[in-house]
Amino acid sequence: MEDSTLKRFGISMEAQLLQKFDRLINQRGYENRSEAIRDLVRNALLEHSWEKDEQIVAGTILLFYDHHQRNLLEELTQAQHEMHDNILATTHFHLDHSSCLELIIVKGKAKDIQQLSHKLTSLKGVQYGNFTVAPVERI
Ligand code: NI
Repeated sequence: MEDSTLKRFGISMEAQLLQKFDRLINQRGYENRSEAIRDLVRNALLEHSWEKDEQIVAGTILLFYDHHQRNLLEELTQAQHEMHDNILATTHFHLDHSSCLELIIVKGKAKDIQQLSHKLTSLKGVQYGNFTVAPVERI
């Protein structure tokens, strides 16, 4: 059975980082730091638990990148072809002379989608990556 007793522990962080964190939790309407940290921990655990998960999920992988980065386009294309069963659609937007935004709609086992997302967002030249999925019914 899960132990739901509240435990206290201390956290150290740079003053500047804490200041930014306080601004963020204020904007998001959290009552206090503990509440915000609990949510962060829950999200991290949820994401981690998906790494071995057979649950079918669907959602998006969002990538911002510089298309001038050497080999990046080839690597992105190859990684997506390797997982073509999990990719429902890819939409590419040319934001300006060098920046691209790519939105990939995915569906499949959570562990596979997670792996694909890690692979794509860690490619050199990808400046920002975001991964959002939700469970769908088992097939
Ligand atoms: Ni582009």
